Amino acid sequence: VEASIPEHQRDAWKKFQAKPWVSKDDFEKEVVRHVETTLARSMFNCDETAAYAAASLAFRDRLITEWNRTQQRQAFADTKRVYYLSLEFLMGRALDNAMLNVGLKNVAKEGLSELGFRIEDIINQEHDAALGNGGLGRLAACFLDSMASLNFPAWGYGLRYKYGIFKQEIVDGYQVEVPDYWLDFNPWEFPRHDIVVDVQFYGGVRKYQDEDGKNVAVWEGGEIVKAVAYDVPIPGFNTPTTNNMRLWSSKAASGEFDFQKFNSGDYESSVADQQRAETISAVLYPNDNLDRGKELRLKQQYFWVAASLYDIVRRFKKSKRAWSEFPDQIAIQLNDTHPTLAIVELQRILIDMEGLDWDEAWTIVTNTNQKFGYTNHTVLPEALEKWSVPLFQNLLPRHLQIIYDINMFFLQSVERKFPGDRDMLARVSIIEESQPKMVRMAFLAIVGSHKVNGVAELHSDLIKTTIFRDFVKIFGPDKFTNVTNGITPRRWLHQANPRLSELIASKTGGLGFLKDLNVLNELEKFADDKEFKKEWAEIKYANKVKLAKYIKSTTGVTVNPSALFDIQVKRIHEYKRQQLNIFGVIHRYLTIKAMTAEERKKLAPRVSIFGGKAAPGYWMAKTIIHLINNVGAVVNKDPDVGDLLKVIFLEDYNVSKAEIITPASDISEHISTAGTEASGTSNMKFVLNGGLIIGTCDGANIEITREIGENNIFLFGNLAEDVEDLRHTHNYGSHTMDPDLVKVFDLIKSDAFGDAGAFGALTGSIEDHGDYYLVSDDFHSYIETQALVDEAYKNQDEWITKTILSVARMGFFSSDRCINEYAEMIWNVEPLPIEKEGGLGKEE
Ligand code: Z15
Repeated sequence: VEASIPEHQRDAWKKFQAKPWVSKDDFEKEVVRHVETTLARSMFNCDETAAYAAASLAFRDRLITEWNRTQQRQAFADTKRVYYLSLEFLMGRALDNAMLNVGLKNVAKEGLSELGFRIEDIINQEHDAALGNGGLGRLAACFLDSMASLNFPAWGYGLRYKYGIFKQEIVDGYQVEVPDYWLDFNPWEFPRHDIVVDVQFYGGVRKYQDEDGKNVAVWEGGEIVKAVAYDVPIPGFNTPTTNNMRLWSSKAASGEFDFQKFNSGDYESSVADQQRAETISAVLYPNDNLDRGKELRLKQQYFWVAASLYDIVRRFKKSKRAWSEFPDQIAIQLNDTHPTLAIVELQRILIDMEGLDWDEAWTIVTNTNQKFGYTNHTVLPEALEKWSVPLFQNLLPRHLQIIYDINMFFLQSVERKFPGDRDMLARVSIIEESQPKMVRMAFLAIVGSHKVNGVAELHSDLIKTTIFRDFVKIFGPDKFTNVTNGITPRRWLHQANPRLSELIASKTGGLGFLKDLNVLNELEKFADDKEFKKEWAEIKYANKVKLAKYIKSTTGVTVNPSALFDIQVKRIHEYKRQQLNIFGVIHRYLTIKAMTAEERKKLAPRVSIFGGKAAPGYWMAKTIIHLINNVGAVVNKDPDVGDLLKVIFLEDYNVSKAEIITPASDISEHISTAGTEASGTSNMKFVLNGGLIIGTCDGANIEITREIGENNIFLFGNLAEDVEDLRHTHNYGSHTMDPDLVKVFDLIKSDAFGDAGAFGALTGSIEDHGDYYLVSDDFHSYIETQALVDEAYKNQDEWITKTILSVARMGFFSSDRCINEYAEMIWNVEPLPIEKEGGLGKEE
């Protein structure tokens, strides 16, 4: 059906089209209107929740107007688009971000104040959109911000989980998971009940030859689930471009429930079908860097991929172009292997639905003129996705056939290149010949993509020399590249640290640095400026006071804002080595206890702050959380130690809490076993906010060092190239342990932090079971380097200079740089220039 308004009537439309509001009065008018009509309340029952709702709706209206215009502009230009497929988008809160990106936060602040509210209280009403686990999901969120800010025609595609990552509660020192139902009131999404895609599962494949002798495959039977689109506007910073994130929600194909069953009295099963369908998008899998191979997860992946590709193909077909032009119009980035089925699904659409023959279709799918790009985020074997063939066969029978065909053609080409090398064939086969057989998703992603990238230099080198070695030989080195991760300075500087942003703006000529982060370089000339340093230090102190208040209100523990704040916040994982940190804390505790009063006076007081979630089934990670909390319980109430050491575990670390925590660090810890952390991105956030780093030579730490200078970072520990050999020196059962670590273990074993039995598995993994993550090997170096941190912190003047120089040199780590690299090297897309930048607040 043609839904477009006829030419004659369009003038009326234009006359009444919504104009985005800009003034304080108009904002207030909108807020009051939403309170009194949309929310059906009044000034007599408008609490902060209602004020949040109304303020959000006022901004949403603005965003959606720009969203509409952006979509029209992009459709009209009909240039190449980017589709970013990610199972996770860790967005955090939207209101503060929307206000800042459209440049109207001050307007809103005054407006809300006149209406009787403090803007911070209103912002704090919002529930985080926590549709992700950690780094990978947050990276996707930063990328959306950058793509919109740089005016790229780009869409994000994901799943609309009803439950995001669980909320973490700490009860008696243990992690307890609570469901995160976040959709009670979500003004930031637009349900598109008219955009619905049928997705098929199970069933079987019938093959036959048609009249022309062509082989035809029909996937039939099984069940259908509906995918309903929900759109979330993504505003760029200081630009009218407002892109789209489309999230799919699952729904039973029969609508509400099966009426036939219902009418025949079979109430239970009529509802069961509906619930089974809705289960698909019900909950985010809470594992970070771990693949568990569950059927429902594969269902989620196919559901999301099938709906997204259908949508992408539908949009392409509207342009009435030939299939051969598909690769010129579309770039699809696969965020990890989770959306790898997109490659298979596109091939299926082309051969089964559009009637192209295999070669013609496969040329389009794998066209070197840009189509799929695959980003690898880890080398950890337990995180590499594999699906059992029987499970695949049952759920997606046609896709399994296509995978076998892709594999056959691929192995034939390998055989031609390396005749007779049977080991090579076995090593690179997409199908692992195990019991049961497994589909290796990373290999499928490599074969179907034109570029594969790692996320930091060391990581990109490692994948080429380890897990993907053979593929470099097969496809040549040019297929493999690096795009070092980045973070958006809008959220991670301007929004999280407004005072620092303001100070920088005052010295660099406005907010331009937020769009060109290399402008930060201009701060170098203030590194020895007394007045500037004073202001700089005051801001850090104020941020620490704010965190201290938050710590007091959530944990009851009083911490001294003048102490050195040492922070490690990230998912809890053995490879990230929070255990190394807490053992170091225990070592410090022992050291303090053994000090004389005179010695104690010379020591810089420290607050060790931890935060992060453990995957619910990851017992070792939960044990680490337990130990941290128990150490805190003992140390924090030891009067003999007082302010010299406090140990805090912050509950439920998430994006909005990161916005309070990150600006308050003096030192943050990025201490993974060398070669295990692909990049890390919080390392970038902390340095950008004027904190220094203690870290290993791993992931992006190495490039951060290159940029800011090795005098401004505390590096320690063994190097990636030595890790393998070191592991071989660990004799199971008689590992030569670091003597200081032995003392720490002895204290734990004396029940000093509660029943030592609870920590046996943790200490045992190091003493008796091979110390896979080299905790003992790196312990001495870690302790020594922490002592250097203590020394350096005593000289506040030099310390501040180091932090200023570091911030000045962080320009490289903007996700804008990152997106520009993807656009040029991988996507081959250009931004869509904006002719007139009207309608924006543009606040300084
Ligand atoms: C995840 O958060 C990351 C990698 C993964 O394979 C999965 Cl499943 C989740 C992280 C990396 O651990 C981290 O080093 C990196 O900075 C981040 O992805 C973004 O690339």
